[in-house]
Amino acid sequence: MRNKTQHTTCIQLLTMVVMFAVLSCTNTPPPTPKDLAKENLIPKPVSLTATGSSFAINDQTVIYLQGNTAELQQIGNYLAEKLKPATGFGMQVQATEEAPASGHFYLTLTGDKGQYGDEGYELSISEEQVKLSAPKPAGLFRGIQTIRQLLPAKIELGTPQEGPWEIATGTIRDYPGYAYRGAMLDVSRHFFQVDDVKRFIDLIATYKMNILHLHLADDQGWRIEIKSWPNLTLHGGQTQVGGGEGGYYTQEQYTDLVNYAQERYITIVPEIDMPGHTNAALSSYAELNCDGKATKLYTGTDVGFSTLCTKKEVVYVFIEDVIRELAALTPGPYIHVGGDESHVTALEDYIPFINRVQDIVQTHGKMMIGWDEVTEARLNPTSVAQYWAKAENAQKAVAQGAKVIISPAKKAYMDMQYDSTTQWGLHWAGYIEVDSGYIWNPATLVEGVTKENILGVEAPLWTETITNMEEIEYMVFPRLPGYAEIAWSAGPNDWEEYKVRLGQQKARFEAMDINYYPSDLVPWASQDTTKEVH
Ligand code: NGO
Repeated sequence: MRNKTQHTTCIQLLTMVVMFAVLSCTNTPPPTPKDLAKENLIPKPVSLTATGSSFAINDQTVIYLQGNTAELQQIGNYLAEKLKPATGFGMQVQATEEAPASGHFYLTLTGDKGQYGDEGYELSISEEQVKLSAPKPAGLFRGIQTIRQLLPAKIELGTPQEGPWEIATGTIRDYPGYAYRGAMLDVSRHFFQVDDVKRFIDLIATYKMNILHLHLADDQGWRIEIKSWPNLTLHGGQTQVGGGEGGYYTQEQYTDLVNYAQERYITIVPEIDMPGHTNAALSSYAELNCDGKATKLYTGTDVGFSTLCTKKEVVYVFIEDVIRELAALTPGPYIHVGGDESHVTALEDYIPFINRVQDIVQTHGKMMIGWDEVTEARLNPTSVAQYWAKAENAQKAVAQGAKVIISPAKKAYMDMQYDSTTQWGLHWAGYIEVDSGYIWNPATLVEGVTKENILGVEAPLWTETITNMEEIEYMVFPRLPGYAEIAWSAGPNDWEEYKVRLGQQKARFEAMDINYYPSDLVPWASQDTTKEVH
């Protein structure tokens, strides 16, 4: 008996020693208490509950995927690529049949859409696991943007940094208020290379935008190769505002951009502006002009002086060819046909022109978007008007049963200067300081145009005065996160609360090497604040 007791005590002691040895070997520090509710997310998620602790990424952390599709794999790889450089960890990506052991990411597709729709996600973080689930792959991708923002800002740096890499625990349920959340880049007034456009795509993806509208043709340059009308780019693409070199995307390069965007769940909306804003085309093909004479290339910044000859049949042959080739390059549902500021096209010519172009776009299986002037024509319910100038045009769209994209120049034009000292940009619609760009609600902006009539929100960047990526970034940041939030969160917004979250993005902007405008109105946080609970 005595022997047995001694034996048991011995075993107990041994177990304790072994446990102690195991614990000191793995040397796992206790999780840091953290408050998810204090994180500074943009866009603000729909709901969030904090549980006060943290999950830590370490060199053993794996990104597990429930399922083995190429698409899931690609999303897992995207997350790994975001985490690898700064952590220096291997971040393996692996398919699994069952829920993984402790210490890992777990990405799952739930199938059932429910409230989450195509882009919603649920992120549930415990000390043991970061579980991201969504009905659709796009939702997982959006959720990954949230994970990025829950990590220290230095996660965005390209070289290994000191940890710890902790994420506060709790649950986030999130989905967008508007289906269309975009930015526009004018590549006609100044041309931007493929790599710049890719960076632009990455930047807008960070804030959960899902549309890149490319303004591909205007008076100053035609930027997309059309094989049946080669002179459009060979001649019409060779200059830009100020007389610089210009350029254009070959169809191959354009497809590369479309794919790059698609991998980030961003749809490219290509725009060929017509019947006005067409000098580059009119200069490339004499027959598109009423007098049969090609115009000179144009490198100034006036608007409203050019028009396709709407009465000539060859013009519709031309448009048919352009739309056919563009539609074939476009997996997304929309083709934008401009339609703005056709000041030298008589209204009686403009209306049948737009009607006919709308039919051509539909024949090629796409939906037409046009600037708000197109509401003069007979819009089909699948067509969309982009409100930029005239509120009554937005109302006309609604009266015709068409949806509206909200891009008011006074609020959402990113080429408007912040104030009178801004080096680049214009101010014809006013100055748009960072607060003014944020303090408005698309659903109450125009009487009679309510949330149900609104497809979404887009912030355009016109580039008459913008010549390179640094200047693009300066005009876009820090306003773009605000537009992204207006479109995603779709609720009443509070500048006093938002400006604090925006100020906390400083370290992130800097880690991403973004050339932003350091507005005095924003309380910029000098460093990543520690979100530990004390
Ligand atoms: C207007 C005009 C563009 C200019 C822009 C400059 C629209 C829809 N048409 O917006 O051609 O580039 O203003 O802010």
